[in-house]
Amino acid sequence: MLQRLDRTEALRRLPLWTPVEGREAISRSFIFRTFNEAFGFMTRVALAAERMDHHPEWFNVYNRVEIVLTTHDASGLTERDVSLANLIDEAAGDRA
Ligand code: HBI
Repeated sequence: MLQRLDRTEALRRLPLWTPVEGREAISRSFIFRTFNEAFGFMTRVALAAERMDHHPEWFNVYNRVEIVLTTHDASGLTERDVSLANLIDEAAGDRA
C-alpha cells in the first residue's frame, strides 16, 4: 500500500514546486529556449518516469512545459512524487 505524504512536508523538500489549487498535487513550470530543448527535457523525463512506473501530467506549448505530479493510486502525494520531482529538477538543470 502506498503511504500518503503531507503536501506541506513534500513541498518543504521541493522548494521549486508549488501546490495545485483544489487538488492534492504539486506543479512546476519551465521555460526553455526552444521547442527542441523543451522536448529533449520531456524525453529524458519520460524515459525515467517509465522506468519508475510513475508518470507526470504535463502540458507543452513550444518552449513551455507545465508539470503536475500526484499519485493516482493513493489519491494524493507519495514518495514517488518527491522522487520524480527531484529527477525532473535534475533533468531541467538551471532552467527557471
Ligand atoms: N503515475 N503519477 C502516477 N500516479 C499513479 O498512481 C500511477 C502512475 N503511473 C503508473 C501507475 N500508477 C500504475 O501503478 C497503474 O495504476 C497504471
